[in-house]
Amino acid sequence: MRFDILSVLPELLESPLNHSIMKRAQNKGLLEVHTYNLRDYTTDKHRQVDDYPFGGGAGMVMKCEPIAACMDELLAERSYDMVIYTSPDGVTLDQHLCNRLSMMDNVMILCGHYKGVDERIRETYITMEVSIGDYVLSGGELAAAVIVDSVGRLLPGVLNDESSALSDSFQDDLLAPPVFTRPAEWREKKVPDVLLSGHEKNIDTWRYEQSIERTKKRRPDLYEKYLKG
Ligand code: 6GU
Repeated sequence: MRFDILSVLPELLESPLNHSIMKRAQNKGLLEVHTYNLRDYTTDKHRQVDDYPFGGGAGMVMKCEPIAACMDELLAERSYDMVIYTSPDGVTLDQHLCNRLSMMDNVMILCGHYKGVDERIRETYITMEVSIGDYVLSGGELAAAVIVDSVGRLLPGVLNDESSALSDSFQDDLLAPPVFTRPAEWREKKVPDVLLSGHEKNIDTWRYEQSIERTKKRRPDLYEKYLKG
């Protein structure tokens, strides 16, 4: 899968996408991430990527031309399954959307900044607007990194244990059960006996029950979704 990310601050994308699992995914050739600095697509001598809003008001607006130049270049090279704009106005990213995106080949992401992007860019190029939650970030780069990470780890072969993405929290609308490692007793707190029993079926049942209990208690909204299937 290939992501092309357009940004005014591509530096912000580097660290989260070039370590650990995302790095391995790219080294294995399962994931490609290309970043583009919109300043490189400007034609004026000040390399301006933003301008004052028509009608006045605070904040700057991302200009059409550099974005269009970069997108046109990319669109001439390949077709994209999705052109995402990261914005607090978008649909909230959840595991279902991550699963859907993980089945795509080419996804473009435009990182929002300042007061946002000229509306005509949204109308012309954007096929989906995505938010990562109900709070405001200073820019869309962290949101783009969240999208690439949460989608990239789902690609077949990225995780060592193929089944491990399937047992994640949210994958079946349930939170993950508690986990423990050695020592079996720490500060007089004992690991539940069933986990030391070696009885696989009982362990599975215990984990499933814990998932349900935890979801009911912490996320009644998810629990309702789980019950409805
Ligand atoms: Cl995608 N962008 C910004 N600026 N803030 C956000 C967001 C995105 N998602 C949640 N907050």
